[in-house]
Amino acid sequence: MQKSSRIILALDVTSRSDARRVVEAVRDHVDAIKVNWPLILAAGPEIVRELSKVKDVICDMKIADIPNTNRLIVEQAMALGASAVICHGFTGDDSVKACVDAAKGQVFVVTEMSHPGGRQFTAPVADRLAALAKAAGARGIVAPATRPERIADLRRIIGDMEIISPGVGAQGGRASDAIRAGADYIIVGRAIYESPDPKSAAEKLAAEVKDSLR
Ligand code: O7M
Repeated sequence: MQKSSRIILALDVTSRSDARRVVEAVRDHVDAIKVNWPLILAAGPEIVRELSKVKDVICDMKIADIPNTNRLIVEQAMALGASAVICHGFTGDDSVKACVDAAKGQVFVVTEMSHPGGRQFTAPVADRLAALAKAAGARGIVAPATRPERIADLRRIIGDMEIISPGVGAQGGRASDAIRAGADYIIVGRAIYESPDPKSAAEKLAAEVKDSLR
């Protein structure tokens, strides 16, 4: 995955035509595309294959099952051309390890979630989830741009693994805060795809990221 704008587009649109329109507008300004259930259910799994020809695709199914089912899901996602997948860690180390094995390490594990409810159940165990991700050999973790101080805390646990960080824009987090706290990439959805001008929205975010790296 390239590390240029440090923006991962969360492409949570619900039609193939919207997906194509947004990707065409921002493809030079994002490093990867994250595809979640809304688009997969609306456009069919083949959308992953189509998008993977344009950019690295991270399949965000937030996989959370027993090891065998996790393995089967990851194998299907990788066969469609995904570069990486996202799983939950609360299912335990055997389930996460099954994802890591099936994706040859290309797994991001969700830790503390970015929305208010993320404080209820994920926040209290986020440090342990991060440690589990590290022990399982995952590529990185997902950590909240809405609470940049938590990105810094989790960075101390995982060392040089990657942090991808949602919650910028629509959820109130700031790109610069997340990057300064130690995120490698920000994940941005609505602030780009709901913008009347997705290209300039992505450009502005990329400029903010660049500034915060100075
Ligand atoms: O920028 P938004 O708020 O429109 O979209 C954020 C995206 O990040 C959306 O696809 C969410 O599913 C995802 N996300 C969160 O918002 N919070 C989390 O804690 C975790 C994720 C995520 O990407 O997990 C992998």
